[in-house]
Amino acid sequence: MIYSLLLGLIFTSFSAKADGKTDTLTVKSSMVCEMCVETLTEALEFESGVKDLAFDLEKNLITIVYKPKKISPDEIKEVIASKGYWADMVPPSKEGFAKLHPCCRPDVPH
Ligand SMILES: [Cu+2]
Repeated sequence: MIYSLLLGLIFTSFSAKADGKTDTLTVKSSMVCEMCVETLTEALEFESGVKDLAFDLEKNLITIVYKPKKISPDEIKEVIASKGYWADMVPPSKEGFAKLHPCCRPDVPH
């Protein structure tokens, strides 16, 4: 009785792990300041399938841990671009870029 219960637990945790397979994507972007990081965090953290985020402002890299079953690298890049930022070769959307705070826009003199 106890033995079969244990087996059940092992099986459950194993299948949960298989289902939760994640990949890591690193995207080159165009962030300027901490506010850019905030904007992109807000945009990405509630996307279904996005599990973890890391930002490197100096190198302008965003690292995204995601579930490939729920979201694709292209979709992740679209979210970043829609906010007005470069995502590798995907150009920033004009609408997103226009909404950026002036301090987040590389074209506005600092
Ligand atoms: Cu900024």
